[in-house]
Amino acid sequence: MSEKLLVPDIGDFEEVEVIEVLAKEGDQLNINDPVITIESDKSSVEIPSTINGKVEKVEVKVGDKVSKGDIILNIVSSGESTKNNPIPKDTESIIKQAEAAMEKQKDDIKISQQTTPKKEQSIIQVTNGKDIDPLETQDWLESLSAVISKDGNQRAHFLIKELINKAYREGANIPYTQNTPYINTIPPEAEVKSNGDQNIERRIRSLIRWNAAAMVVRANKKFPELGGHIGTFASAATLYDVGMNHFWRAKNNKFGGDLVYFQGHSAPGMYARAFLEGRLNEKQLDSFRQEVKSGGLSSYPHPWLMPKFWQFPTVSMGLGPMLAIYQARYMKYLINRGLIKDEGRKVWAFLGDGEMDEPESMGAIGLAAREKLDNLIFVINCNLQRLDGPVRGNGKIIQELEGSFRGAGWNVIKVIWGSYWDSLIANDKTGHLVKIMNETVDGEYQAMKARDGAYVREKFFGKYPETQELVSSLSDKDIWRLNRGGHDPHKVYAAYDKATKNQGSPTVIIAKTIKGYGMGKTGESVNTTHQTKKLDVDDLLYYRDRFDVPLTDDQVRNIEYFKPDEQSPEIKYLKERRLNLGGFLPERTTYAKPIKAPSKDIFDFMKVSTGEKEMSTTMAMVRMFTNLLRDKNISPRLVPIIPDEARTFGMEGFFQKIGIYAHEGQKYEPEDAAQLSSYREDRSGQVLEEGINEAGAMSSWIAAATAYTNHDIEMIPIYIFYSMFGFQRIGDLAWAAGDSQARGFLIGATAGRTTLAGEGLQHQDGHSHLIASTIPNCVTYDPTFHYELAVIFREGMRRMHEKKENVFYYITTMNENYSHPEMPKDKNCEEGILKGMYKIKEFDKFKKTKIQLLGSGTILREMMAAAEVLQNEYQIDSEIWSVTSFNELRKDGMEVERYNLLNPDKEQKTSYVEKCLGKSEGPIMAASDYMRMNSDQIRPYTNKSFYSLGTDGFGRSDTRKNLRKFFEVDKEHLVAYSLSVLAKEQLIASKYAKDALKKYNIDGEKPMPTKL
Ligand SMILES: Cc1ncc(C[n+]2csc(CCOP(=O)(O)OP(=O)(O)O)c2C)c(N)n1
Ligand SMILES: [Mg+2]
Repeated sequence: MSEKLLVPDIGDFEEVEVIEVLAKEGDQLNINDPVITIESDKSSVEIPSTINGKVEKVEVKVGDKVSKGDIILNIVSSGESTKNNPIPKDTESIIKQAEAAMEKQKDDIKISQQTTPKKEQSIIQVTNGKDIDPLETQDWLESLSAVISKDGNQRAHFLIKELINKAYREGANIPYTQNTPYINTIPPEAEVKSNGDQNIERRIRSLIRWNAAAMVVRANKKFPELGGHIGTFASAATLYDVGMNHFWRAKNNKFGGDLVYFQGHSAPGMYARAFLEGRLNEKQLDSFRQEVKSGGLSSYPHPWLMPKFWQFPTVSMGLGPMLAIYQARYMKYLINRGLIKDEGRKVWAFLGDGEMDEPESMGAIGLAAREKLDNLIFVINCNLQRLDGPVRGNGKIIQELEGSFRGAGWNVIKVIWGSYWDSLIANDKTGHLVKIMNETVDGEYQAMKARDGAYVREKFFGKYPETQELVSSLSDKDIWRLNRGGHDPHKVYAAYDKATKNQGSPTVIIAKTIKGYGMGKTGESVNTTHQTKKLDVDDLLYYRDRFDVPLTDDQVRNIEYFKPDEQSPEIKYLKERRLNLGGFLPERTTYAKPIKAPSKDIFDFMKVSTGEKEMSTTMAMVRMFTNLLRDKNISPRLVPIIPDEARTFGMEGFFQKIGIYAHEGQKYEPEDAAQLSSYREDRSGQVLEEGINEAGAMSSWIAAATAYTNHDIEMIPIYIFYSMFGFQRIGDLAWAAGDSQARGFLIGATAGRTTLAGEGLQHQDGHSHLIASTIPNCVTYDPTFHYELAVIFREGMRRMHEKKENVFYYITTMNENYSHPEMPKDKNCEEGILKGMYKIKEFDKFKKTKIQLLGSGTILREMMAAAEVLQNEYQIDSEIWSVTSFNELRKDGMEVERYNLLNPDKEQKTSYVEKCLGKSEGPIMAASDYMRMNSDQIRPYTNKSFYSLGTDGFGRSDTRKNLRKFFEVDKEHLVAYSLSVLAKEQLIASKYAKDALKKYNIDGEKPMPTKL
């Protein structure tokens, strides 16, 4: 049966140009095969077939203008068509998901019923002075106890919820509280016990503690300027050790490995463990923070500096939490797209309580809950201190965090009190102990641990007669021994166990510890703990005794490391635990297969002239992606990342074509379902649509750009953003990307201070290339024409994803429409594009006076227009150079200059800039849509007179023409400035310049744009 394939609903567009016809007569088409590509001035979109069958006749050709309902082709249908599908795909998937969810709910109920501890539970009554009828309260509480022991926690929780709902409906305004009492979330009877040997584990932990501290003290004894931290790891040692001994599985040939983000300042502890494991030796420990000689240990986790050890840079506070969330999300993305197996891997992130002040730390917790990231576990080490003093002296950081995380939908596990407290809490029949716990603020908790047992008895237990009585049989020493949860391996184990079994939400473990635990008078729980890096002999002897480290006094005086014999039970145990968990951690490896760069002809269509047709480089880039998506090898590895700007960049066609990643699929029919570019969310969608969240988008990009090491799969992330909201907004993450050895593309769209017209001061970017240039492994380009973009992009894929070079690309694209010429035939053109400059045009009719004109990005076109005026009206010849990257030229220049200075007796090398311009005639004038500093970068690498123009100053809204005039980079200014340059160089009379300035109404007295 012959059917007609029509142009579908293409939204508000009519008479849209056909730019590609992808099907021909006789082709066998399947549903969703692209048939034609249409392009408006805003975007280009493929139209897919909705019919299976053989093409009978194609009714359109390139250049035709089409609208909704026009015939594209006739097709002899093989019967199947999306139109005949009785259940729309979305509805079907909704039904399937609902069914699956119901099944899962049943399972969850079964699990929760099974896991309800059968042991009798006691309700802790929190004494409240406002209680007007304590007897009635007692009745209610007893009833609740009865429900818990008869029907379990779930039932009790249900009844409480119903009571609150009922009260709310009756008009009681009861605010829902996100907080629970200041006690452990897991009651002692529900704790899962570790099967480890606690004595050995304690001994190992003590050695790690000692060696970590010794490493810092030794380094600072040698060179006091080196610095380092003891207090952070001292407070977190148990949190790390329990993970290392029992939970964190390493990557090996059978398993992908858990990913652990270590808190930056606890790095000495990781080195100390690696020393016991035999992965680092004494010499290496002695080179802590001395990295200039090879083999040194980096101060903090830096994959760039220790590429086989550290996986994640975390020390800039707040980056770790955000990166970990997006890492967990990206892991799910890879699983849902079928690119990696679901092996139950987890992402763990260790964070400081002070670190949680960073907006980035909490900024993405909503996403983690929304995306149900049950592969994510945060461990927040609440030692109640940051660098200067208490984190929340007047409040309680643990309660504050609990509220925020629970409110966001996380599974919260508080680990506040150690096992020595269990019996006290169990005997707190009046609730006064919990009352004091709730009332005491962190400033007091901190002060108590800087004192002694007598102080705690007086200031804490002494508050009420009931609690005084509770500890009457305990000595001051016993009271001092009452430990905090984060230092108790049993409590930590139980929390980790519960966290790893949690389903459907991320977990945060909030653990209470003591900063500088065990450091005694010099560094335990005192405000200066964070910066304590020198311990005198008495402190060291105290530390040794505190943790029973088997060193003699002399050995302590010499600050010797301690490593038991390889055959000792400690070393055997430690290694065996790691062997059981698959290997050592942290360890950075990669087994990813390279992705072959696409064949050179894939972008051939970008090497021919666009003729009359005008388009922006942003549009050219979207066309290029569309083509890449047809490459079976590359297509699945592309990860387009967009922070709510797809329509700005003309990328909405991707929504339908490759789908937007949504872990729950699409539970609704989108408003624009009937349209070609409708908003399609899909569980296996490819686009990461991040919303208005550049930091999140960049975190996603980093996760994708390092998938080659974290998941052993090479991916090609392409993050497209408003260039102004790129490096300037997320600079610290971009720096971390460099450290992480990220590979991928950052596309700064709508770039250029004058090219993005209208928008204004906070949008117009005239410096992103300069910020990008500060990152050593960031390769940057500012192309003008579509063929330049194609050459650069393909080379980027080849270098990063085929050759596995640890660089990442920043390319600016613009929104100015113009026609693009064909690629020059010169065989060196491609090399020039990649090196940073090539000659694009020459005017040499008059052979009298010449000038070298360098232009970058859109300003190259102004330069070309100016050259024409100079030739036609002033008989001035010129050579015009397209500068695709001042940054890359500077890198080459620096290297050559350095070589020459270091090798004065050898043959001197020539910079690429000098190779291009050295023998050319006349002075050089360069301009870009960025600050003068951009083009100034190459000034030292040529021996000729050099003048720079650029867009220094705040942007402002206006037309493109007016903006270029204001910043003095329009054609007219370029002509006048060229004449002035030539006059200054005494190559022409100054009157020409003066006349031109007058002719173009250029006011010599106008203040510098930076002052306006
Ligand atoms: C973005 C950033 N700002 C400031 C610092 C400097 N700094 C290093 S550690 C620290 C305090 C950390 O306190 P906390 O997070 O509680 O960690 P703890 O050592 O107590 O475990 C500060 C302010 C930093 N590393 N990163
Ligand atoms: Mg802290």
